[in-house]
Amino acid sequence: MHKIALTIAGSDPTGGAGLQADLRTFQRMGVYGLSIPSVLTAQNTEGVSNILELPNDFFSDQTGSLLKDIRPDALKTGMLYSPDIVEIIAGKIREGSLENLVVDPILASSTGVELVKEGLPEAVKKYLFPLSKVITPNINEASVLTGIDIQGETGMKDAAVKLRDYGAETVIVTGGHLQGKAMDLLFDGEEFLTLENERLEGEFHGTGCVFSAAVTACLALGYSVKEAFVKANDFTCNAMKTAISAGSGMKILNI
Ligand code: PXL
Repeated sequence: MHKIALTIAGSDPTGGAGLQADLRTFQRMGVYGLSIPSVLTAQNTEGVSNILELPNDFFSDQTGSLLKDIRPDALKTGMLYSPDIVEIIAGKIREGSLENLVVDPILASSTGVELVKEGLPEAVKKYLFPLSKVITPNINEASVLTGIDIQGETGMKDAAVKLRDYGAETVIVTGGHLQGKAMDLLFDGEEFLTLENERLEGEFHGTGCVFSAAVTACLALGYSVKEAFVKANDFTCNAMKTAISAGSGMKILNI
């Protein structure tokens, strides 16, 4: 029996991030992928130039229609952009009592372009974190969501504790953007687990998307969150080591 994972994320025509990267990650991890676009982006490897929202009722139909028919073993959310969509997703997850939700609270692109409308961070905190198994903010996102200025491991730990208080079962703060060593930190309410990786040269596009998609695939396959953390870290690092320079900007992970 195939395991099934769903991504609800923005479309990235480069395939380096967003929905397309999630689907490729699911496939590589042996999980059948479902996908619902939240928004469309116009972008290339140099950055995002435009964002198009779908009408709320159409977004709701896409989600309702799919979930009426197929029950995913795990699901993730990526770029959601609008607080309206956040509420719709939360409603559908509650309606279907869906489990194994991974929330990647995307706030900005790798190039720093804001990928949120007003009220998005608050909505994600209020409606999605309490339904989630894992949330995977990077350092910048964890800083914005908690108001903690994260400079290193202590800040990451403080932010993880605070983020868990918002209702997430497990928090993984990805530290690829830290100065010095690249360290990811997991907090499940009982203990901290850290994974350190060598810093790789270059600018990469979509690392957070690939990591959270790999965590989602692992949960669909029945791994524990800690096992998923280690496997997803490994998968992402390997894909970074052989990254592809498809365009003139950031490198795309080799999934
Ligand atoms: O890497 C964050 C991200 C997620 N999802 C979409 C994106 C980006 C960054 O550009 O475009 C659709």
